[in-house]
Amino acid sequence: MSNDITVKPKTKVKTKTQRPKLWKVILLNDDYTPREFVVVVLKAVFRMNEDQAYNVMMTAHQRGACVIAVYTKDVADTKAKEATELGKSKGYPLFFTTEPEE
Ligand code: TYC
Repeated sequence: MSNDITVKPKTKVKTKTQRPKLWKVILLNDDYTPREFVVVVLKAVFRMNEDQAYNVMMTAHQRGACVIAVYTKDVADTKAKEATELGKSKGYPLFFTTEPEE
């Protein structure tokens, strides 16, 4: 038939690529973990060089906490856990936490 009606869909599917929210890994100061050990952990887990690791450790030591880096949530959580576990394995209360970026 020539008078067939064509119905066009009204909804269009738009694909939006959203950037994943980033999470901060934060190093907390404590009174017992040796400074050199904190530096070793920062170098091993967060791939920092000696100077970067020392500066981050001293910032946490003096101010109580220091943001180390930002990652996707999975990576941030894994690294924070791994670094905290390294301290725990030596009996230190060294602690890394994560929080979302604004
Ligand atoms: N405050 C610790 C000390 O004097 C060293 C230290 C620094 C521990 C930073 C944790 O996140 C930290 N031995």
